[in-house]
Amino acid sequence: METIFAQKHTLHAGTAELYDGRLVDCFEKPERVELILKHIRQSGLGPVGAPEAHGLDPLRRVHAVDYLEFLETAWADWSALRGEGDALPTSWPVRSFSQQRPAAIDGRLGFYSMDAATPITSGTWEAALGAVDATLTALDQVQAGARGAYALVRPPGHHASRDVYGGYCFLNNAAIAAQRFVDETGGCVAILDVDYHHGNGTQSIFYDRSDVLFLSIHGDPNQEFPYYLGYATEQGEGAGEGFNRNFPLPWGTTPARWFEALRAAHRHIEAYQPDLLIVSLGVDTFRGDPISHFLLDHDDFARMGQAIAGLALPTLFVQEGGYAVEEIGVNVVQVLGAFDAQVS
Ligand code: SS9
Ligand code: ZN
Repeated sequence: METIFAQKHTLHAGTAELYDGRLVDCFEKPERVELILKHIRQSGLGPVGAPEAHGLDPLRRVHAVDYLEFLETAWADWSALRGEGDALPTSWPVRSFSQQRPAAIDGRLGFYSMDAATPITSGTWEAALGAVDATLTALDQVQAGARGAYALVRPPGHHASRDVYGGYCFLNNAAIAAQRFVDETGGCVAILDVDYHHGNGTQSIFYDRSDVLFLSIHGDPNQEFPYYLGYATEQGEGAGEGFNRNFPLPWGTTPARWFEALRAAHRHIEAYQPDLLIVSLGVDTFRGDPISHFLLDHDDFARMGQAIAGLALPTLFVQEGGYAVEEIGVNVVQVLGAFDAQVS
């Protein structure tokens, strides 16, 4: 299948994140996608194409206007006061606080964010726009009849909700693609999120809707980031009741247990009969991932690709997490190569 890759991702390169009580090098770094790209080229998965500009309208269908304006201007406001260091929030409007947006940039950083692991830098906005354009260009290919397409993007998107960034995510690439598909075709979409972390942003964006089914297999939020969403009891609300499915799993989850959850998700997708499948493809379920605690091995990623192909749906893969930098290329190509082998 074709990969769409936005070279502009290099504009987003944070220096440090707050992790386990220390400032450490960002796990979400440019080498991630450069190494995936290198492995795609070596393995002959298919051509690599560039994104086409899709403008801001598709973003506005998913994200709040004030949030987009904040993201676009945050770096200028921050750097005017603080100089060159990355913009990181240190306080948040939690319970008992007013939910009004303060004027100060530090206050707005906390207002629009969920963690201190997601720096905003001079090129964050441009890079995030590039990721959306790449995702929508890959979507165009699927809409034009390709059985599958892959958006090789960073920053990732699945933790970003309508107006909150965090978990290394700013614009929800997969959600923007799903919304675009619904708007253009009137069809419905299943989003299967196989990243190690719960896709809280995607869930919340579509939580009250039946035209997008969201399913996520992830570390149990009782134990794992993002902690405050991703429980099995969250099944949607209003018109969306029954159209959200979470499969939280404990640290140490084995491939056998993980694939049980995938089979359960598979049954829900089959019953739903979507017109398009979007896979939020995080490969941080790998047993060697430095921040995660599942035990999937290289060959399990091929099984994953095969199982996804078995759904027999037009499929858009969107890159999310995966932090074992030397090995994510191998794992991604295992998924995509096995998908291709199965459908051709
Ligand atoms: C848990 C730290 C989690 C954020 C992880 C975001 C992953 C995005 N101790 N930090 S796929
Ligand atoms: Zn993740």
